Amino acid sequence: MSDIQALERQILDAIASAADEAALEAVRVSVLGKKGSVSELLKSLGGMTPDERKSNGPLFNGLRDRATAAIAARKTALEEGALNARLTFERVDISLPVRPEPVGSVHPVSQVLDEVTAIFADLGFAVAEGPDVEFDDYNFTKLNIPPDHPARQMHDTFYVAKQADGSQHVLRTHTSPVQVRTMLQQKPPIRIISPGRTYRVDSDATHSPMFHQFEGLVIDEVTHLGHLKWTLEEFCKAFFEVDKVEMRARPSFFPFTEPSVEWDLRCDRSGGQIKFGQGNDWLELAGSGMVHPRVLELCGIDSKRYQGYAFGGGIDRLAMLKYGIPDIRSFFESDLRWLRHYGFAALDLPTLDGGLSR
Ligand code: 2NM
Repeated sequence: MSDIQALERQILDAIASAADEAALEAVRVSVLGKKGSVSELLKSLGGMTPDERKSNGPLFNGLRDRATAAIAARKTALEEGALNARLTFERVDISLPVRPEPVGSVHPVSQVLDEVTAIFADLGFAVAEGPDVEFDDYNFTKLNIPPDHPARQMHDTFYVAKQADGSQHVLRTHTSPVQVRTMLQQKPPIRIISPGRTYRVDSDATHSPMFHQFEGLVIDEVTHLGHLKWTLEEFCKAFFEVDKVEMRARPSFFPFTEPSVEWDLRCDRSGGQIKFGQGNDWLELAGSGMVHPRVLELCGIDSKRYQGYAFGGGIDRLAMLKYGIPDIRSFFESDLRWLRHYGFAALDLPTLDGGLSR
């Protein structure tokens, strides 16, 4: 056996017995690295006569090619072996429960948002959503609040820098632009609620610059304030989890409704806790009204044929009332102790039959 054949045997044995990828890499370096045995052979061709080179060149190059191929094959085999070993030993039982300890909780705002949605869904309302950054046109003009109308000052608006085309965007000051979008896109009958974030320049214990509203809109051929009152009563009974409520109407003004009505709810604050359906106190509940015919027309709805009612209230306010949270600012401080105290169990979604707030 020639020296070259012996070297090849030795190299192939070393490759075959490399037990893992690190050992194989060490063999590769000792054979094909800068100072490797085969590299040295190839280098030695430079000092040979042309005849020697002619006979040895193919031998050395063949050895290099076979060593390279053997290393590649061994590498693939080792990788497959390693993968199969992992597949055998690393097993995950996907039927096991997720971590048993409680890891998070549902924020009271999310809880109330889900409760409000569940109640109105049960009354046949669909949920509609829209962007937080709105066209000035949808937030104001189409709601019968034209530019320079004094009613714009009722809302302390966050204005967004004017667009290149001169159009104006705002952070929506109410979710009414969602109703506008719905009226522009759908034909009556319409029955929607639009819960979501709203923004006004205002901040104290009962006002946050970002807060949450729910608004409802019903449009059909025959709708009236009686329907509105019944709807809000049903909502209150379900939300406050009492059998009876009493509501009081006060005349009000909104540019987008005529007439406009604000509703108070009879309550009792004499104990430490607030109770509904009894007592001699009144709690401001919601604003509402019959949608102004001009709003219907601006949103493409025939005000001769259709009329509608709308209402709106604060989600954060409802959460504070129902769960006894004194300061709205605490909602948005992300204090883990507060969240653990006021939070709700995850995955325990409120439903009317399963219980809203258990
Ligand atoms: C309120 C009070 C009264 C309202 C009106 C409309 C629309 F788009 F139909 F004109 N959406 N929401 C409305 C009416 C909202 O919140 C206090």
